[in-house]
Amino acid sequence: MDPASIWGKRWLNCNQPIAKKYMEVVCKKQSLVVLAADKSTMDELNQLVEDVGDYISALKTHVDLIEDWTEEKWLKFISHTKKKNLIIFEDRKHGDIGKIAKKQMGGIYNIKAWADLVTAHLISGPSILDGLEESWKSINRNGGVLVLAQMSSEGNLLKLPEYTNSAVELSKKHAICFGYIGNGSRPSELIELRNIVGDEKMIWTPGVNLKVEDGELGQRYGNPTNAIKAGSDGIIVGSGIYNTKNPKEMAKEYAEISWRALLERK
Ligand code: S5P
Repeated sequence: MDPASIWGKRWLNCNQPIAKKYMEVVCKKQSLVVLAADKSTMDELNQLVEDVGDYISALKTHVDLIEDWTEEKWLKFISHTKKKNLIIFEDRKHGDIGKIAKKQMGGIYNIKAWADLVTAHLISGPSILDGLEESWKSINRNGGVLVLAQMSSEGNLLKLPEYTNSAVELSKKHAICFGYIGNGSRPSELIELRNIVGDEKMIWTPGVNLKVEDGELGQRYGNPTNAIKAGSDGIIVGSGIYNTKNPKEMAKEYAEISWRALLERK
């Protein structure tokens, strides 16, 4: 599958290196699924990726959820995910000033060494993007940042148009900006975000589930097809896949739905 014909304007205008790589992986795997692998042990995580790895294009981790984390186990896990051709995305939700965010990419977890993408809030201003960029540059790696422009949770403070406009304006021209987190549970808000962002950046969306209803502790869900047609380029799905009887079959179903929606969007 030729990414230029599948992605159209997005392929032409979006030149961030990891974004280009992601668009190619999506075409190979015919899936826009970003798995939110919110598991608590290394065994559970390994098993989940083993089961669904062929049907997802990116893997979103929360490394600090893992109760039995060791550097050795983690690096082995990461090298296994690379064999499955996955973009690795640590959902760190950085929020500190630039120089601290830079340091936080090191430390025990040393995120800069294995993550291709991280999330960041822009609440502290754009220096955070400089800090994250410097951290990857210091070890000659390429990375990308997904800026939280919207959130899926009830009552969040990332309001349209004020917060969202400012977050996009402050980050859009920054080379390290891979794209934005948009609210997958509300297609009308996503359309507004896509209008603000244009075609140069990715929008990935959590809050996506085939069961459209309110989730646990304020989470809200919307339908995957609607999210993609409203401008999402990656559907972040966690419990909709791993909390089911057959995660492999579910991942396959989300993959097929997401690919069909992308083909229909053109
Ligand atoms: O606004 C947001 C942003 C993110 S990154 N809402 C979210 O739910 N997320 C993440 O997406 C959250 O941290 C979790 O890992 C995932 C959603 O998981 P699910 O089980 O509700 O699909």
